[in-house]
Amino acid sequence: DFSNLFARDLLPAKNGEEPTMQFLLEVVDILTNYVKKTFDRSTKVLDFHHPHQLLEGMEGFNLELSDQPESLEQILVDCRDTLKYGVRTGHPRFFNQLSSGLDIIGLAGEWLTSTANTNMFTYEIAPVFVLMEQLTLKKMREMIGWPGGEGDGLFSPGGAISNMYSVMIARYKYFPEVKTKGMSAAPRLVLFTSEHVRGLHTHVLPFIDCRLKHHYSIKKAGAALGFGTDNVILLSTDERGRVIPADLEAKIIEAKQKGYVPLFVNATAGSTVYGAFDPISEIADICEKYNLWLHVDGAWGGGLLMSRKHRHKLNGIERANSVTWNPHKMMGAPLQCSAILVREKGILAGCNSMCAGYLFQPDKQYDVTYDTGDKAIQCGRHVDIFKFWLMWKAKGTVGFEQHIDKCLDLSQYLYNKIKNREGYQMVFDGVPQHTNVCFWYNPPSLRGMPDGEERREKLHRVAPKIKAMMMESGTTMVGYQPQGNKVNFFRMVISNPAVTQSDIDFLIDEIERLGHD
Ligand code: ABU
Repeated sequence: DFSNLFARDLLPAKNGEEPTMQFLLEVVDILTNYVKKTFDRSTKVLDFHHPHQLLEGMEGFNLELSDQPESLEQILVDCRDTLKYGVRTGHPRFFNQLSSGLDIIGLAGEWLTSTANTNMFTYEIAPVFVLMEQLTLKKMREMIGWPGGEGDGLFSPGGAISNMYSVMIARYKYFPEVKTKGMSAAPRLVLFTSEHVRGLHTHVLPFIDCRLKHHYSIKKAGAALGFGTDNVILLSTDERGRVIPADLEAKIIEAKQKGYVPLFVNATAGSTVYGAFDPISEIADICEKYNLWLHVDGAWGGGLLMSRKHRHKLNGIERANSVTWNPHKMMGAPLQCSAILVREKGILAGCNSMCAGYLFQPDKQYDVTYDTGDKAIQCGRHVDIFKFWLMWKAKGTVGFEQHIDKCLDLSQYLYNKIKNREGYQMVFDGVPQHTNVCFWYNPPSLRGMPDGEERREKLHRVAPKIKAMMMESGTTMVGYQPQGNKVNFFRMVISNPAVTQSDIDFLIDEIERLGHD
């Protein structure tokens, strides 16, 4: 009975050991029940409530903070309710995000990490984690193909930040004085990245909201680092969403003619919506010709480096100067786990170090090159490495390979199932390069309707409507979005090892059940 116990009764309180153990065992019971239910297909993916409903309070679950302490009984209720009203992202029928699944080893790693509660900035306070990070990053660099796995890197708080690191170090490489003097020390620099939304004509599709996001991380980096979003030049893509190298070269030449200085090219390995892989080798040829920094954003597609069958999609990545690779996406590591990998050793420190004397004293008793924190732009840095290192230990590289091959096989199963099925239309032709399968579902009433604005308006409303019904019934979740001049379509992605063909069949049945007018 925890109703008369409070946080103040737990360790370090005198005689706090027994209630602490009992309390933690209760918490573990809540968590392990949640884990079991996550894999139980008769459990809902979510129990949806609108924000105002949760804010108003649900049967004993009140989000408001109070001045007085709540009993541990209530704290346990709060833990249960937090999970109850959340989304089971590890459920085999959750397909909404690039990161999904509930890896048991990764989860154990995350629990251990929180228990250790340390900070990655110095070897002094995180000796084992710092070494794990170094060894894992080296292994990842070997998989990229950099000789001897040499180079540098860090785990960062997500792919957008990893991409931002790449822009920062590219600028430091070519214009190091910006670190001290600011952007006035550099000419007008321009960055290049893919952009699908360029083709959007709002007069053609007035009903589409223009706040489309694609490859927004490079634009964000442009804004945050003082380049300006106008200096992020968007590259045309082919019908499969891959950058057209000739367009890159033309835009480099155009920028130079205007007196701008091309600095950086982002090639995407696994785009967010189409799962497209840009032709890295051809882009690398152009970067070499014009002496530009080549970054590969493999946040989503980097995991395919683990697969002998699929790694060819990243051919040329070994020529990149930097790579983003998020194990929390295709490799199923619990959030967050994103690496920025750099070919040139020392450049991260050169770019970011401030030599804070209170953390990075040069006269410590150990080799202070292991104090990696000064390479980061943040000071406090979460231990993201342990869960991933533990997963790699537990599965081996072959385990990741099997996981990735399985997910790609499942997406091909989905593609084969719907490509000629009545009511479905693929957004682009051909087998998807990644697990992204993009499609429209036409309810029966739209099937005989001639193409035109009225039909497109109606089709635009189909995916959001079906998705809303899915969420309200809690049976499954899948993403949708418009792209360029294409009205809302479903984007199905698979990264969860718990998914089977029966879950794909379920999704299709559910779309047809809910989409039947
Ligand atoms: N970092 C982009 C993630 C988007 C998604 O999960 O759909």
